[in-house]
This record gives sequence, structure tokens and C-alpha cells, in this order.
Amino acid sequence: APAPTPDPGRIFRSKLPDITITNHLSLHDYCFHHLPDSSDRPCLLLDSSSRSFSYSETYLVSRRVSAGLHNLGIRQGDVIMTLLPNCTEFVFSFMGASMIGAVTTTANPFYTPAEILKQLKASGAKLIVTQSQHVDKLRSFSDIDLWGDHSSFPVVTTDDPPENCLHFSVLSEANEEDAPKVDVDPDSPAALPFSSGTTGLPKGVILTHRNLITSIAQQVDGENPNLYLTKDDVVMCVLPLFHIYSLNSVLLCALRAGAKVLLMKKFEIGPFLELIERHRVTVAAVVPPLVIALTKNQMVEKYDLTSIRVVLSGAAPLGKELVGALHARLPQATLGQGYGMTEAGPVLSMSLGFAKEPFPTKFGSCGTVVRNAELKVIDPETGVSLGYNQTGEICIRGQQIMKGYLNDEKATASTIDVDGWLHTGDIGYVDEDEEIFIVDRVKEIIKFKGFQVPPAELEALLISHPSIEDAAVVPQKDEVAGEVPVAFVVRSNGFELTEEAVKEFISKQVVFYKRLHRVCFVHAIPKSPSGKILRKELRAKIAAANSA
Ligand code: 4UW
Repeated sequence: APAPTPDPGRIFRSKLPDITITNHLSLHDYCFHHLPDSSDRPCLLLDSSSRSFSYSETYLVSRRVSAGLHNLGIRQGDVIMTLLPNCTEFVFSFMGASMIGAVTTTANPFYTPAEILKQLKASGAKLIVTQSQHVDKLRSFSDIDLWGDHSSFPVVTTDDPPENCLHFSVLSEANEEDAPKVDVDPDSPAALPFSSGTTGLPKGVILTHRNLITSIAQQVDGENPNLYLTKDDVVMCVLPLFHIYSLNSVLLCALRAGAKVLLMKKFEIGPFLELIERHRVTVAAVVPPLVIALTKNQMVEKYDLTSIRVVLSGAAPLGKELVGALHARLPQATLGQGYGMTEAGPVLSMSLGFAKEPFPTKFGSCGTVVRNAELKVIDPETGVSLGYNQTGEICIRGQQIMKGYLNDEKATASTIDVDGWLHTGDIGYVDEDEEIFIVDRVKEIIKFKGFQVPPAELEALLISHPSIEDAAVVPQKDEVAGEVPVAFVVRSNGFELTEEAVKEFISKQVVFYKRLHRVCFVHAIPKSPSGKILRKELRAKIAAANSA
């Protein structure tokens, strides 16, 4: 008998056919492809302002910003940093940078000086666009000279510029004819978000024009788009644009589709509901804590939310019960999830309930793998790919996944294997209807309301404390935030140290969602023979303590 051929393993595909994707373009040409047809259609509207920008205005201001960036010395391949909440200037800066082949690294404006500085240095950014209220944080940097007399590092503010800063009008009122004609290589970077991935500290994730176009196309292009958006849609953009979920699946997808984007600076339930009613919002992209607010808050009943036809949730697990409760409140809307990871470009899967010709879907599923991509579920021990309803690590392959981590070949190689599969560190399965369910995570990352909390970062800070000998940080389940970080700490011999002191030491150095919720003092951190923290053991300890 012939020798049995090794099982090539199962590869999961979308139920939608592959499409031709025009990913040889630049991201801005791809997103604004419908101009001039859509010139006068509304494009951007900011919650707190009555000023809206049509598609032609958005395109024009972006071109002016590209000229302004060039005037300030930004060249093809250079990186600029946005340190902004959701606002029109974010969009103009991102698109303007793209137009001259420059790259945007997006940072959270609530970051502490140390967090900003790390990303600034790692990204090599040469200009910052921010608000005046954050400028003092930049002034505290001692080891890079943003402020010297001969500093060539422009800091641009969207409001009244403090000393030595420039007003955004130097960008937005530049002469668009000054922008150089740049041939953008589709494989050059367009965005540089930061993510800690499956292990370690935050790293720059290189997303090229081709990566982002592929991802957007997988969502909104084709005769039967997976996420059906039209020019008549009003898309709520309340999730922060510095995170890839909102940047890609909300802003860029809406621009590609020619929809209207309603930018909201900050989530507050009252104004959120009021804006939905006033602007007849049709699509709301949310995270699970927002679904909780929508299901639990009494104010929801006071507003007319009947315009909403799609609620898309992602970035963290959404329980079945919550979907049911939201359905009771918004019976007309299609509710579903997307599953993304910054490194994956970011979307791996999305509910086919959002398709133009939708498929039935189940509560709790993260959707089906996007088209023009391959997904497999592997046995984490053997690497063998598994079949339907078998649980393992989710891997994805396609032109949308990142080019790699910036200046970190080692981390890139341990995330994307030689065959081009990106290993997510998420544990899940695909059921017989091609729907993906995520059940666990084998990577370190903690997700607080969808925000990344890298344990390695907190552990490094803890160990820098003179009275701490060793430390480990793991997630604890939380009803509202999903997960919160808790620390196990080994005190140095003979040192007194209270839980409060440790919490305060950390909270001074990190953005709010990385704060420790609990500190447990222990004699030793459990580790494998190779020195790896046995996180599973610590997570089990927390779970046991909480259920006791
Ligand atoms: N269920 C369970 C989910 C889910 C999830 C993510 O911060 P990152 O790197 O990236 C994101 C991106 C989310 C996203 C992008 C675009 C999009 O359309 C969409 O759907 C609406 C979501 O969160 O964190 C990546 C990690 O976050 C977890 C998972 O562990 C993943 O590896 N995660 N989405 N629906 N867990």
C-alpha cells in the first residue's frame, strides 16, 4: 500500500468568494476613489462643532496638510506622531502624511510623558500633532531636545499653540500646490500603531498601504461586501482613532464607502445617545463596555435610536447574554462582532450578518474569516491544523497582515512563520457554519475595555522599584472592563511595602487603564526552568481566590 500522505490540515475560508483587490494603489487614492462623484457629500462631522467637511473639502485639506508637512521638512518614509483624541485634524494629518509617503504613528493622548517618549523614540517620529493641553508632557523630556533654539522638531497644536509650538493652520492652510508629487510604493508603511503582540513590550506594527487596502477591501468591497456600508450611512466614530479598530474599520472603511463619519471626542452615554438621534446614525462601532452601557443605562429609553441598523463590537470578548440584552433594546439592528489584532491588519473575521446579502449568525460568534484570506486553528503543542469544532491557536494568512515589527526581526519571526502564517496567541475554534468562537488567550496581553495592557511593561516598572525583587502581572476577570491587571510582587528582603504604595508607584507612570487593581505579596514568582513566568498558574490563583 502507498504510504499515507501527511494531512495538509484544514484551512478555513470565507463563505464569500474572493474578489479582485486594487491594492497596488496608495491608501489615500484608494479611500478617495469615488471623488469627484461624492465631492459634495458629507464626510466628516465633529460632535462639538457645527462645521462639517464634505468629501472634496476633506480631500483638499488633507492635500494642504501634506504640503504643510513637506514645508516643515517631512519627507517620504518619515514618521509623524498624532497625539490626539478623535477630531478632524487627526484625519487630515493621517491622510496628509499618506499623500507624501510619510507614516503616522498614533499615540494615546492620555499617555504619560514616559509612555509618549518611548513611542516617540521607537518610531523615530519627526513631528507631533497634538493639543496644547498635552504639550507640558512633551516639555518634560530631558533626553531629546524638542525645544532648543535650533530644534527642528515641530510640535503642532490643533488649538492655541503654547510657546515654541505651531498652530495647525501652518499645515491646513499651506498651498496644496506645494505638495510634491510622490509615487507611493504599495509596500511602504502607511500606519505605525504600537502593540505588544503575543509577548513583551509595545512594538511598532508596520502596516503598509497594501496591508490596509487589503483589509478595508476585505470588509467593504465587492458585490456582496462583508460589512455593507453605503454613501447614505452615518457611522459613529467614538472609539479612539489611535487604535487600529477605529482607524481601519470605522474611519478608513467609511471613507472608502463614501459614508459620513461622526467623530466623537470622548464617550459619554448622554451625548452619545443624543448624537445618534440627532444625526440619525446608522452604524455604531463599539466595544463590550459600551454594549453594557447601552443595555443597562435607563437613558437609552429616552432617545430615538431606530436609525441604527448595525452594531459592530470587537477588541474584547462579548458575552452571548449581552448580545441578547442589546437586541431587546435595538430590535431593528443587526448585532455582531469583528475579531481583530493590530498585527493582523487588523481584521481576521467579521460577522456575515453585516453583509449586503447577510447570512444567519449565532450570538457570541466573532464572525467568519474575511475573504481573500486563509485561517487555520492549530494544536499549540504540535502545530498540526485542526478541523471543525476543535479548539486551538488561531492563525491567519493574507496580504492584509503586517509587514513586520519595526526594527525587531526576532519578534517578527516569532509572530509570522516562514509560511506566512501570523500566530495570534488567541485560542478558539471554527464551528460547522464557519463561525469563529474565541475562548481564551495564550499570550500575555491584558485587555481593559479593549485597550492593551502589556504585562511586561508593568513588570519592568515594578522591578525598577528598590523594594521589589520580582513581579508578575496577570489579568483578573472584571464585569465591566473585561479584564483588569493585578500584580504578584516579591518584596526585597527586609523591606516594608504596602499594596497602596505599589499601586501608587505604578499609577504615576502609566495611562489610567494600566493601573493595578490589586497587589498580592508572595515569596516567589512561579517560573518554568527556562525562567518564563508561569502565568497560567497565577491566573488560576486569582480565579480561585475570586470564586472562594
Ligand atoms: N473577541 C475576543 C473579539 C476580539 C478579541 C479582539 O489591540 P489589539 O491588537 O487589536 C484589536 C483589534 C480589534 C478589531 C479591529 C477591527 C475590527 O473590525 C474589529 O471588529 C469589530 C476589532 O483589538 O488586540 C488584539 C487582541 O484583542 C482580542 C484578541 O485577544 C486579539 O488578539 N480581541 N477582538 N471580538 N477577543
